[in-house]
Amino acid sequence: MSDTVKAPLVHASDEFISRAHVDASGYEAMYKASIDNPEAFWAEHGRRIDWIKPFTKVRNVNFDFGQVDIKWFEDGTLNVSANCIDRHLVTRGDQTAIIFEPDDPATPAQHITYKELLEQTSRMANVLKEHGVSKGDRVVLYLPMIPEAAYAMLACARIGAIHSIVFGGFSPDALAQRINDSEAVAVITADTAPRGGRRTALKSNTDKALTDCSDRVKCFVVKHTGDQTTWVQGRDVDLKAEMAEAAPYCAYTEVGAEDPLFVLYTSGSTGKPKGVVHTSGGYLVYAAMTHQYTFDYHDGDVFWCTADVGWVTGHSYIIYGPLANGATTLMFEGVPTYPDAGRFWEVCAKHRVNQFYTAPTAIRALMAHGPDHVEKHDLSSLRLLGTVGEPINPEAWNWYNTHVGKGKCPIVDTWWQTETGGHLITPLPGAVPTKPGSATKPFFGVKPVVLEAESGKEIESTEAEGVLCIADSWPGQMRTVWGDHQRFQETYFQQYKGYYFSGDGCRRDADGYYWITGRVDDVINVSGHRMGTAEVESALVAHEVVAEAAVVGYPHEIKGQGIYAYVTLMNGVEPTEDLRKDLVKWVRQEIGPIASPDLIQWAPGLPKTRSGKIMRRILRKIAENDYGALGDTSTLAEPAVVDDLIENRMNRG
Ligand code: 6R9
Repeated sequence: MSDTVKAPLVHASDEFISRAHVDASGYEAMYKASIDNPEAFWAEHGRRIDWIKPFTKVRNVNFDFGQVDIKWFEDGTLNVSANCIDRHLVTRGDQTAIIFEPDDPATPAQHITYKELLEQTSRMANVLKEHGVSKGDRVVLYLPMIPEAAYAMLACARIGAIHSIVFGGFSPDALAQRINDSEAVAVITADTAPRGGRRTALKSNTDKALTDCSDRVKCFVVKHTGDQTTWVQGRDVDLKAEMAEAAPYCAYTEVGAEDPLFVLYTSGSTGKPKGVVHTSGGYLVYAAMTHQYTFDYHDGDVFWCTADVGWVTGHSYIIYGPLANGATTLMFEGVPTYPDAGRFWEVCAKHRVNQFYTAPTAIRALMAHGPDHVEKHDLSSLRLLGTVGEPINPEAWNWYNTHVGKGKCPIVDTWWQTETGGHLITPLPGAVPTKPGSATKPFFGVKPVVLEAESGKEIESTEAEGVLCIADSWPGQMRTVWGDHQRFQETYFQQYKGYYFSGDGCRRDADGYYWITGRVDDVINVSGHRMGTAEVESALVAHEVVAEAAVVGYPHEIKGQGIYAYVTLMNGVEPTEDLRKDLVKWVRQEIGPIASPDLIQWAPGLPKTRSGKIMRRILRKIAENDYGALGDTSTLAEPAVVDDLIENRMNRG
């Protein structure tokens, strides 16, 4: 066990504990109740949202491979947008629902009240309806972090349409792939997206994507910056102009608890992204409940999650969780380092933020600019800090705790996934003392187990190390892969029978605390973004001069993991610096900037077994500069290729 596992417990202050939703014994009691009698527990907590027709059945779950079926609150009906807006109007119609902080600090922030949120969402819903979008239709959102992104999500939910958000950093090809896989009837985009003073041409990317899609796909355009774009008559709709003409109220559509709310594509260990399907009732209950307990959210708090709505974190903790709880949620269009590395803290001070939730990669990037940027802002409103996306290293944790939290804010390290809808392992602040680098204990209703990787046997002892699985369902769990239930079962339920397989490894220490050790599959985590190595490989081999490619992760100071690509060129092609740059550019075009290889090593050959399987374990070790520990190389077909790769490895340290 490493030293971090023996780390001392960090307790919240008495002041924090005195107003927290649960204390240590409260957590123990509620957790026990949730495991002993999940039916009763979730029947009670399922009522935290408003149902049109209340559910009578709580759970109906089968984790058996071949028959996987997950349903929660299945006979209840509701509307998610009504839960996030309408039901708050009586008590907090004039309260700010969304604070919008634009990319340029000189542009004034907007405060959108719940009343205004209803009006804008309704207007957008009415425009979508007028253009024929109806219940069950898929609508792809490719938008900047602007209030219209929230309106669009809630407008879809209002009419029972299913949104699928594609992060603005994805390429036209990646966008087209998602529009086609989800068979979307429409895309909602904007002219351009300002970020860090630069602009991404979303509309022109969408134009390119739509050349590969059905002619019937409508394109709704938010004129956000006013930048010039091309316009396709009959296909493109000026969304803001039509919203101004539309009726200011739209009645909400009744949907079943198990009707899909959204599809969100995520990387897996194979090349093609999976459309993760979340449904309406269970997801909303779980997003709202985790938002309240994990962040110790209280009425009147200003909550800021810095993620983009293109990721699941933005879905659950910018939009659905906070708005279902009637919170004030902050939406930030910009980046942490623009105009300078103090922007996050300036925004916290300006809007008196109470809970701040970000990724370790952002903390590391800001840490590199020194503490002065933090010290000059008044952070006295902060009560709690959170992290998500990857394990947090002790240096980053200490910096966050000391300089941002001033030693008085509990730090919640929340482990979860696109597939899980909300936090699964996380401290409840005030109730569960933290240990820097540990996601600590399970949330209510979550039964983590540690299995031996090879045998799949559950390790019963408290101290354990292996693969992390979950033994039973929770309401926020994904229900299927869009259009491919078989793939859903194969990915998550085949390898370890009877369990949900997370794809992560973990350790459990003597106190029962969980420490996530990273992915055990071919997924890497770059700046908190999931990237299937197979996706990058297929982009590389799609280039005409590339014969073969293998991609692995390697430790990167800021990003957590960087992308290391081994590339074999076609016979006779000369490896040059220009070609290296071309290949990086090519991958950016194929997938998007987040997939840019950090290092490309020319590989005259790749280490393969005699049956032709690439030995990634060896490539990982070389990329990590750990070439003394290559392990068993006896099955290599041509051992000499390894010597060449070691000789020419890129990150000589
Ligand atoms: C929410 C989100 C999921 C993967 C997950 C794991 C890693 C997320 C973490 C963490 C250690 C944490 N991960 N949170 N690892 N500690 N607190 O990030 O979803 O994009 O689907 O990524 O991210 O490897 O399996 P997603």
